[in-house]
Amino acid sequence: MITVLAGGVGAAKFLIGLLEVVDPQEVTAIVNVADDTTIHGLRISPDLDSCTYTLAGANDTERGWGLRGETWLAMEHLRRYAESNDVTNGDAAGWFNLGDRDLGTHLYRTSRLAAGRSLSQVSTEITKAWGIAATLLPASNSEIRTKVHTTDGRELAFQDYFVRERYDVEVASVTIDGLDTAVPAPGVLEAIAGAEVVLIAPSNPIVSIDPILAIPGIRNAMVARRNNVAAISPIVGGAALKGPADRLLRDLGHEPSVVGIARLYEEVAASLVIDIEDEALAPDVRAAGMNCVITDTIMRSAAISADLARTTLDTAAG
Ligand code: FO1
Repeated sequence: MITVLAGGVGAAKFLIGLLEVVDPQEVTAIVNVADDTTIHGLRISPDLDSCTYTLAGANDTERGWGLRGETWLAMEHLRRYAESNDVTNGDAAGWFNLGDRDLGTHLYRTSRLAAGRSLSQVSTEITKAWGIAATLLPASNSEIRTKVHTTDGRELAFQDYFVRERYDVEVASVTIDGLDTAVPAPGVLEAIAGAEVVLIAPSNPIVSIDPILAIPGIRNAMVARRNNVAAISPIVGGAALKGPADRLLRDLGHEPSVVGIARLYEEVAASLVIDIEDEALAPDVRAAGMNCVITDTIMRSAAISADLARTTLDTAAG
């Protein structure tokens, strides 16, 4: 079995590459749930949905989230009401875009959770409906939520930070609510301990990977099998390919580079895969305590994603 720690946008392309080179039934993705939120009373699990839609081959690669060929009629209708009544705050203002088919996912998940099913059970029902052979596990069924604390004194829920504020804020700290009572979802610790290799996808280390590692038991499970863990840097040439990773690293006092990534992952992963552009920093990555493999990590095509998956698997196998 191959286990992958996956967050949002960065993980999707890598998962496509991985499924090109291994049997999907061999793959278990442990997915961040701290981005989850409730909007219009609907339970939204963005990273689970990004991974689900990607593994189903139905994701919109341009937008980076949601479904390809999506329509937005419900949102247009919602916005007409809001505009007619000058509603510019709250969910009714329509700042969080829910596609018409995507809404079906949120309606189903919300109803099944209300009927007493766990997030794991609902995720299995959803991946089954998509005919997905890989296993998708929420990192936890407990309610954990990332909170972003800005330097001007505000506490933002993650989606308010990422979507409403377009992460255009200076961040003082990031905390995760609910960790004190959180436990790994069923199968998560087994998927980490029992896998031949564990991969850390090129997701945001602060808001996608750390909220997985922070769940009691998970970091220790990774440390215990560190030798066969390989991570892919989400930072290339000091910048994130997409999203706020470099800004967050800088705001939080980490070096926004592959060396900064190595310092964050050294405890849980033996190897870091970095892009050719960062070749000169390989000695510094090694000095931070990680093996360092250099390859093309910019997934412009499925073929590059597949090559990256092969390289990462070989690196983790040791
Ligand atoms: N991202 C946006 O930038 N704008 C949106 O309006 C938006 C809506 C949305 C709805 C459902 C969903 O599953 C994801 C959505 N995302 C949107 C992406 C989401 O904020 C990110 O995928 C993660 O939370 C970050 O990894």
